Amino acid sequence: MLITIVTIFPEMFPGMLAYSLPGKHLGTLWDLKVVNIRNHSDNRWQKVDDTPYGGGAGMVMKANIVHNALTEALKNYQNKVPAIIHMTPRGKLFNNTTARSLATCDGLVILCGRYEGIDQRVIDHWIKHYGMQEISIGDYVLFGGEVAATVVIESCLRFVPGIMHNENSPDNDSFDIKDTNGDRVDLLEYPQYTKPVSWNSYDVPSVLLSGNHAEIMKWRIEQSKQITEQVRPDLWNTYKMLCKRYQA
Ligand code: 6GU
Repeated sequence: MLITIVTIFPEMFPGMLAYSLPGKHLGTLWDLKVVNIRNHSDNRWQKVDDTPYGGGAGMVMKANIVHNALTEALKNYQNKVPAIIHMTPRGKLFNNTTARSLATCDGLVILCGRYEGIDQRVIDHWIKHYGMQEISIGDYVLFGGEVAATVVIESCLRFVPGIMHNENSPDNDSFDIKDTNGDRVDLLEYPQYTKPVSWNSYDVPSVLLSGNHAEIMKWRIEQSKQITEQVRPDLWNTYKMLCKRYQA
């Protein structure tokens, strides 16, 4: 999986992605390239932005410069077709399902905006001609797309074969719990414990010491349900609705 970041801050990469399992497999199971948008500037001050038509605060990244940077990024893929993503708070909300699906792509090109945004015409063009998708990582605003791109990459890499120690590891994480019937459901993860059995007068739940795997699985799913009901009523309602639908 080749990932190309298009940014005015190439020094931000690989950054955190050089650590842990992503870092261990960087250069083998996946690779990262960076296109510096500034190298496509059309002036000798390496400026990439200008004032917005219609007035208002901030600066807007220029269409031709972003277009040329994206075109350079595509050259990394030859006959393959990468998914092209624009990181923006105006995008579709990112989740684990999107991560799993992006992990199956021939590669990713991720455009990171800064400032007040990017000239809408280059966005429209790349959506229309290259199927570019706009993705947000949540309902808050960051200074730019670079941290959000790092989030998207980390979560995708968990679904790239070979990157996790244990191929089953992406199962039974939050948003990916196996229900009693084996279906994957959007519940939060159950709590985990390790040695010692007693710490600071807190004990490990006895069922986990029982060796009874069926009982342990039942307990964990029950915990997942309780935690989800308490902290994520949105996920809980969807889960209950899907359960009812299957029973009907
Ligand atoms: Cl993808 N970019 C920026 N700048 N802010 C965000 C975001 C992305 N997702 C949530 N907030």
